[in-house]
Amino acid sequence: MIEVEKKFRLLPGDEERLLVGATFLKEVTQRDLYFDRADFLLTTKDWWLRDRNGVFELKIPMNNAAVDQRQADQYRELDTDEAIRSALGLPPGSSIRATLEQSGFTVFAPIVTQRRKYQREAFIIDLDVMDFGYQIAEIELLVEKETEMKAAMEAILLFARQQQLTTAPVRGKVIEYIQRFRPEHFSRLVQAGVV
Ligand code: V4E
Repeated sequence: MIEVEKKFRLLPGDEERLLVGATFLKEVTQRDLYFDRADFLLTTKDWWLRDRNGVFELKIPMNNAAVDQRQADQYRELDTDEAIRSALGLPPGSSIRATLEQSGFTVFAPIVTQRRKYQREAFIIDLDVMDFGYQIAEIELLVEKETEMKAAMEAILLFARQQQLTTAPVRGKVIEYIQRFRPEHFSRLVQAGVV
C-alpha cells in the first residue's frame, strides 16, 4: 500500500469540525531523534534519517511524476537496518547506532510527539502535538497503485476544503524545529533548495 498524505495547520475550531463523526483509533508517543553529519550530507538531499522509539527509519524522496511531490509529501521509507546501511553506504557493524556514530552522524533534532489517530470515512487523520510548542494535522489515504495517487491527493484536498481547513503549504515538525533552533542548518537547506 502507498500512503498519500498532506499536512495542515489547524486554526481554532478546525479540530472540532475535522473530528465530527470520526472514530478514535489510538494515541501514541513518538520519540524521534533525527540524524545527519556536520556537512548536512543527508538533509541537503532531502533524506531524513531518524530513530523512532528505538527503530531506525530513512525517508528518501520518491521523485514521483504521478503527483506533485511538495503537495503530496511523498517519500519512500526504508525501515530495516540492512536497507538503511546499504542506502547510506555504511560498513557492516555491531549496531547501526554505533556505525552511525563512527561515521560522524549526530542528532540534530530530538522531537517528542503526542499523536492521536482517528478515522473518518476512508481518511486517516493524525493530530500531532510536539514538545517544542508546534501542532499540525495530517490527512492520509492508502492506495494500492501509483496511478491512484493523484486522485487520492485530490480527494484529500476536497475533504479538507469541505471541513474548511486552509490548504496553504505547512512546515513539517522537523523543518519547523530546524528553523527555530538550528539557523545555520536551515539556511543550508534553503541554499540546497530542500525548503
Ligand atoms: C519528509 C521530511 C521530514 C521527515 C519527517 O517527516 P514527517 O512526515 O514530517 O514526519 P512524521 O512524524 O509525520 O512522519 P510519519 O509518522 O508520517 O512517518 S523532515 C522534512 N521532510 C520533507 C519536507 C521538506 N523537504 N520541506 C518542507 C517545507 N517540509 C517537509
